[in-house]
Amino acid sequence: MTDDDKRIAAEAAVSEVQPGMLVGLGTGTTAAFAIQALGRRVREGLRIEAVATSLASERQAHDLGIPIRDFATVASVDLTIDGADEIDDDLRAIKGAGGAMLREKVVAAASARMVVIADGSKRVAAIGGRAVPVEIVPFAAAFVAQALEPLFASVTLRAADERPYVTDNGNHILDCRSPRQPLWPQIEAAIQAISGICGHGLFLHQVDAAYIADRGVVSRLER
Ligand code: DER
Repeated sequence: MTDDDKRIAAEAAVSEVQPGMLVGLGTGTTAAFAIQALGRRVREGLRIEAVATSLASERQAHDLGIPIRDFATVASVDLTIDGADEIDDDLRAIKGAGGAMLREKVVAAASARMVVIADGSKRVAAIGGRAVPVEIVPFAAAFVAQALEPLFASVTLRAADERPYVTDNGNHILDCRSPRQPLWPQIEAAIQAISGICGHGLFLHQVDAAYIADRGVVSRLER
């Protein structure tokens, strides 16, 4: 059962949390299990603070009594626990199906340790089966979509209720599929060179470890 695997992967990662830590809270259904587990530990007396990678995760943490800091006032985080859409055995990941990858990447960059939690369906031999989400300023939508075409065969504006999906940052997302070349570092560099892009879901070197649960068995991968 995937939810059971998400939960045990999340609980394995939350066991790394120590008193006094500032913890980065990821976004998505797997991260929600980690926030639940952290909330239980806080209610049992664990003294930590947290920063959230989305308004949804912030609301969940607040409702569970987890002390939240405004990330805008924070320069470094001890441990971030977050999900992924895909992750390979070299700990390269694609994130952003939940639309939070801009804040997730900033919090990951500020973290001494970034741990991915996932059920077995996310583990792949090589990333690229899922879309690479690219966050754009709405002003640049057509320009960026055209600039991405040499990199991906399919570039689609993410929609919600027949309108463009809007991120917590007020931006839009282009979901990019079928890369036209196999070298992710080159693709990442080309994406980052396009004006109007403010984030993307390629996490090629941010992940330090991963807890992946498959049919009740948790594997830990370390960089
Ligand atoms: O949007 C994100 O980056 C999420 O972390 C996503 O990659 C994982 O979401 P899930 O745990 O709901 O599959």
